[in-house]
Amino acid sequence: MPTLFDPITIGDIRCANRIAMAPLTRNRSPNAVPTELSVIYYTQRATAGLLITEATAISQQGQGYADVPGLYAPEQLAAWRKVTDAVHEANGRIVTQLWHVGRISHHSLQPGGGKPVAPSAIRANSKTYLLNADGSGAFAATSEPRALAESEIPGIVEDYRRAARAALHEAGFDGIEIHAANGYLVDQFLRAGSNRRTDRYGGAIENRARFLFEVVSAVVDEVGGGRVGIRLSPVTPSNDASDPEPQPLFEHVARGLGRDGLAYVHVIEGATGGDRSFRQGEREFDYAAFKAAYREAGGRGAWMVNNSYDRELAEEAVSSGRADMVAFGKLFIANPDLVRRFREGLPLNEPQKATFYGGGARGLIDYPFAA
Ligand code: 8OZ
Repeated sequence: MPTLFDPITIGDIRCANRIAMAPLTRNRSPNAVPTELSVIYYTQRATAGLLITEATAISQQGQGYADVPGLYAPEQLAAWRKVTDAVHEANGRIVTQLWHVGRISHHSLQPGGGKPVAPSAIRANSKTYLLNADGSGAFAATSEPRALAESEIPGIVEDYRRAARAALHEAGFDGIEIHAANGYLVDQFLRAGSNRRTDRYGGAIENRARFLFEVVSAVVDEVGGGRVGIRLSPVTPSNDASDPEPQPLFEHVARGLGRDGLAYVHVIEGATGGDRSFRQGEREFDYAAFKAAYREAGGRGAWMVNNSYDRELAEEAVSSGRADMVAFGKLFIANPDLVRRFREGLPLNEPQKATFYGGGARGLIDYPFAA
């Protein structure tokens, strides 16, 4: 049976081990441009089998927070190129997470100060993160969104396609991960709580999943499925996401993805960053059935799991065949050499919450490596 430390090829990407760095928002990219600190931060962690960047906006409309990076302007792409060159120099593999926040935004971040866009005009009971005039960060309620006209949807799908192309061909990434989790735009279409549309994109499960499949098709068509992953969170309540019946919804999604030839499917189990046994609706979510639906439809991508894993649980997941890879978030913030610490059973640094979002080098690049 494989161990966490065995190499794995996911689609077209050869990974040195089965330990991934989860995407982690750090709010340290002024004007949406990564900095030299980002180069150091990711390069320090390049021994991960796969680095997944922090969520990165595909357009200004897709922006929802202060100082998160983008993939839609030349200076952003040039800055990411420095990150990917340095990671590759260190023998790492890195994909970027394509992000449109939908309604989880604030009008001050939107083009022309307009309303954020969403499947339906329902405000999320959630917060975003803005900058004060003095440069300090502050949480603020999300703004009232407007419902997208059906005619606007192809343009957003095109933004994903363009971002994927730029990510590979200009920024030098090994692949992309579609952010379809945590209550952002793709997830807003999926879940009944945020999607009350009566057109082809709302109502029945097949309709609510249409936007996701259009995004996947566009991106796969552009860069090839072997360089595409997707992140899903079937039951998370993050950002006011809700659906009374996640099981049939996500099995439908899994079956569709099984036909798309993806490199990997990345699943957040439970409530993001917290309770692994969290449920929506009455029944416990059956992750094995969800995965089986993907495999039965022909899906061969790596099955990546995430959420509050420690070394023991991760080893169990991989050695039992329940998962092919495990992504770690907070532990990778605090331990640049997490792979070595796991392999050698070394003690771990404690993540410091106060420096997760915003700020500079402290809490980003100064966690010590093991001696
Ligand atoms: C924490 C803070 C802001 C954004 C996600 C991109 O939950 C995020 C995020 C997390 O997927």
